[in-house]
Amino acid sequence: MKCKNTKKKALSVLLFIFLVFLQPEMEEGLVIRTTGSWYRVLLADGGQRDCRLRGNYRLRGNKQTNPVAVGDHVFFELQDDGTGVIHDVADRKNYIVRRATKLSKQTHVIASNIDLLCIVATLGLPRTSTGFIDRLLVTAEAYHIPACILFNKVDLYDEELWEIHNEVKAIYTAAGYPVYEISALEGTGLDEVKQLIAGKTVLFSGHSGVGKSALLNALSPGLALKVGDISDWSLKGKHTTTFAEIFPVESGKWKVESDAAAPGNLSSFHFPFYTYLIDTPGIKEFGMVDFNAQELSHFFPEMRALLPKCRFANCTHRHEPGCAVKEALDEGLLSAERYKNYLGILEDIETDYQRP
Ligand SMILES: Nc1nc2c(ncn2[C@@H]2O[C@H](COP(=O)(O)OP(=O)(O)OP(=O)(O)O)[C@@H](O)[C@H]2O)c(=O)[nH]1
Ligand SMILES: [Mg+2]
Ligand SMILES: [Zn+2]
Repeated sequence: MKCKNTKKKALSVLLFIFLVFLQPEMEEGLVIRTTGSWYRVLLADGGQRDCRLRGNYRLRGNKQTNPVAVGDHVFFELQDDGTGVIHDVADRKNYIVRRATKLSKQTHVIASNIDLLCIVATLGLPRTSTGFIDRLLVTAEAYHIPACILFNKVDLYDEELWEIHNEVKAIYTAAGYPVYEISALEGTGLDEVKQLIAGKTVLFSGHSGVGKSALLNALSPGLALKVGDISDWSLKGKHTTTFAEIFPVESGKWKVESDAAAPGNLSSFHFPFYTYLIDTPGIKEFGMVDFNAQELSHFFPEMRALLPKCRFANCTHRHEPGCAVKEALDEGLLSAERYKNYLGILEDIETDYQRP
C-alpha cells in the first residue's frame, strides 16, 4: 500500500517536471500594429517581431472581432523562422471599444492600455458634431480614460467659426474637459500638446479627414505618415489611414515629468522619455457598446454631482418630477447641448435593448 503511494508520488513529480520543461519559453512585447492575421510586436530591447495568434486561441466572449488589439501586452513563442506565436494577452488596464458596424452586435477594440484619449475634431470641413464627441467622451469615462479635445485646422477659421468654436469650447471646459486649438499645418498649439502627451500612450481618434495623421507628422516629422488629399476626402469621405498603429516617439526633448513614464504593468515596454502615439482610421459614427440606461448619466461628469439630488433613485432625467438635472438645466447650470446628446444616447441604448 505504502509502496503504491510512493510510486504515485514519484510519478506525479516526474509528470510535473515533464510539463514544466514542455512549456515553451515565452517572450513578451507590445502589439504596435495589426494587419489581417499578423501582429507586429515591439520588444523591450527595441526590436520587433511579426507574430500570429495561436490556432486555438479563445476569442474573449467571442463578441469581439479582434481578440488582440494595438496596446496589448502579449506573450509569444519564438519560431525557427523568426516569427512568433502569441499564446496569451495580459489583462488590459483599459480599452476603447466600438461597434464593428452601426447595427452590429459585434465589437471592435480600437486600442488598449491607453493613458489619454485625444479627440481630434474640426469645425470646418468635416464638421465634428458634439454628439460624436460626447459618445467618445462617455466611452472614455466608462473605461476611466482621461480625455481632451483638440480642435484642428484653426488656420481655416473665419470670424464665424471662431464664434462657434468659443461656444463649443465653453461647453466642454464647463464639463471639465481640456480643449486645445491647434493647426497641424501651421504648427499652432503643438507645444502645449507635446506637454500634455509627453511620456504617455495617447490614442488619437476622430472623423476621417480631421488631420490625425497630419498632427502626428507635425508632432514627430520623422513619421512621414500618409496624409489624405484634401479634395479626395471631401468628395468621397476617403479613409487614408486604414488600421490603428502605435508609434513610439522619443520625447526626451519634450518636457517629461520624471514619474510620467513610471512603470505601469507594461513597464518593460515603456521606455522612459518615450511617448506612444496611436494613429487610427477615421470613424464615421461612434457606436457605443454595453451601456445601460441607468448608468449613463454617471458618465457625464457635470451631471454626476447632481444625481443624488434627484427625487427618484432610478430617475432617467427626462420628465420625472424633482429631477435635479432638469432643474440645473432650467437654471442654465447645465449645457443644453450636452443634455440633448445625453437624451440621444439614452434613446440609442433603449432601442438597442429592444433589438433581437
Ligand atoms: N488647413 C489645414 N489642413 C489640415 C490641417 N491638418 C490636416 N489638414 C489636411 O486635412 C486633410 C486630412 O488630413 P489627414 O491627416 O489625412 O486626416 P486623418 O484624420 O488622418 O484622416 P483618416 O486617416 O482618413 O482618418 C489633409 O489634406 C491635410 O493636409 C490643418 O491644421 N490645417
Ligand atoms: Mg489618417
Ligand atoms: Zn433626474
